[in-house]
Amino acid sequence: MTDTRTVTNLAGSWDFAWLGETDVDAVDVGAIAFDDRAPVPGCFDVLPNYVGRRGLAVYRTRVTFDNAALHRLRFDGVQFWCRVFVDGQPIGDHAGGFTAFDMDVTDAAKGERELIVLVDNRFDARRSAMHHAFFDWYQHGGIARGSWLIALPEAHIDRVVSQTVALDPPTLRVMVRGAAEAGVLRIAVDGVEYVNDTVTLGERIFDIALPEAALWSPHSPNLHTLRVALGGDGVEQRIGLRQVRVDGADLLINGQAQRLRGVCLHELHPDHGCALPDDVIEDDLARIVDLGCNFIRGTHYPMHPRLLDRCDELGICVSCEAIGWGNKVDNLTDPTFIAQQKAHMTEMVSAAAHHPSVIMWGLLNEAFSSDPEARPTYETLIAHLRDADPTRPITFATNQLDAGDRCLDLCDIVSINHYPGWYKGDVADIPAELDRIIAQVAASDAASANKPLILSELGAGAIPGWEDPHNGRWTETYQATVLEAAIEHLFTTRRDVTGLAIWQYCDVRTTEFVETALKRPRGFNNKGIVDEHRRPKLAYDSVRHAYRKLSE
Ligand code: ADA
Repeated sequence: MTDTRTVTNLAGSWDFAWLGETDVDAVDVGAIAFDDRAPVPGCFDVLPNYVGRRGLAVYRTRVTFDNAALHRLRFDGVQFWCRVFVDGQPIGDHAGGFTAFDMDVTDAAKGERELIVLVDNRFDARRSAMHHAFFDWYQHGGIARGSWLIALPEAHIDRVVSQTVALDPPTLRVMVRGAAEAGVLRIAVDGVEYVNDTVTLGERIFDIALPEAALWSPHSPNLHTLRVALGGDGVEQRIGLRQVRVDGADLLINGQAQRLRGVCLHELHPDHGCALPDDVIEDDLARIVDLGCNFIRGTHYPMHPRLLDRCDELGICVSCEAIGWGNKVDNLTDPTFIAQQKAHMTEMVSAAAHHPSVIMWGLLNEAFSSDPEARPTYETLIAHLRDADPTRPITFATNQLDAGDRCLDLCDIVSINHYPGWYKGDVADIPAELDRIIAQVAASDAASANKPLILSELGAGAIPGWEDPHNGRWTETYQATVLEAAIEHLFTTRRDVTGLAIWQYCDVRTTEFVETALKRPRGFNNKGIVDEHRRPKLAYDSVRHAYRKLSE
């Protein structure tokens, strides 16, 4: 998003101090000795002095406040808890990584001011109830995404939401929330003005018919520019006109049934942690396109805004997922966890809703959806997500079918994580095992038998470079064979599944939590079809061949 407001990019080299085990509430920000520097955006725990450390880190920079009525700080993602200070005064706390949040500085002081951010990457059920040590990926700490200072006039726009509400003619619904008693509101699409009114605000909704506008689809990813101006404030969003709907077992984009050929993607790299530079994002997407994919399942948290921008342009569909991994009932029923998830989902939707590539929302990967006590939380969080965005289908990836999933009726798309040929049986068993697990959906809840179904994870581990005459588990050959057999069965033999997201695009460092780490040779989840430095394994060619053939 670009605006006509004064927006200062705060990226750069910030002062840095390591406070380690210090209790956040005991910190005297005036007494910190900043003896190092750290890049923003970046993860501090990949820097040589702090690699692999958990604790409290402090970042400091100086920013210039001008004569604007209001200054707003925006962070696109801080891992995974932070407290922000301006000139020594606390202005807010934020829990949970991977989503954008704003903090307003309401005092009137101008000139150069000191901005300090305490960043905590410790596992702490009270502060960071969504992040747990047992998750199967390394959870880095830092101001990992963009940070900005936005100068706003008295009358300004707080929020713009756009949705496609009809296709014939293409009709855009624009919701504007403004902070002003009254003002002149103007709305333009591709430079043509459709609204120019003196309005009273709060929240206003406009339906704009755009008969000439080209629709967005994976084959024709047409994009448009929406501009909303209120008095002297203006916001620009790039949008796509398209509708996503579920009709029985079909997932439709603009009425066309989709078959999703995908990979699960972690935003992780040994050199950058979760703060991927643009060139790594670009490189990953180039490979994903080369593989013949039209789908990314963002695992297991909302993806970087830059990645979503590029998916909009490339016509790659994305499942945008809230943070979650194997959450058990004690966590699922914890009021702090529920409150943090709700806030996180609101932020996820507000940051990603204008991306046409985001075609579904996901939540609670492999949580204990078979436990009756978990159901109320699924109901609450799915209702919250639906309320935040009624236009996209909702899914959660389950591995609880054999245990009797009790929540499938709540979702619009059934997503199954299953590993035939890896955790269960051998390559020869894959077709029958896939048939069996898919049949479980109907057995667990008849209504779900007629919903779109995605194999949201399936894969096999391969240690990069490992070959062996037995061609057994952990060899690159075995991994390639598993993926070939699964793709063949799902897309050629059965043809009734909506999609597959191979687990996973690249190898990723796993957690330091011993129980998980012991199951992960090298300390990595090795199921990538490229390794952690993106060097292709044998499976890359197998998947490329199979996916490309399907896309013809
Ligand atoms: C789960 C989980 C993934 C990964 C995978 C595996 O399905 O959702 O994050 O841990 O298992 O490799 O076993």
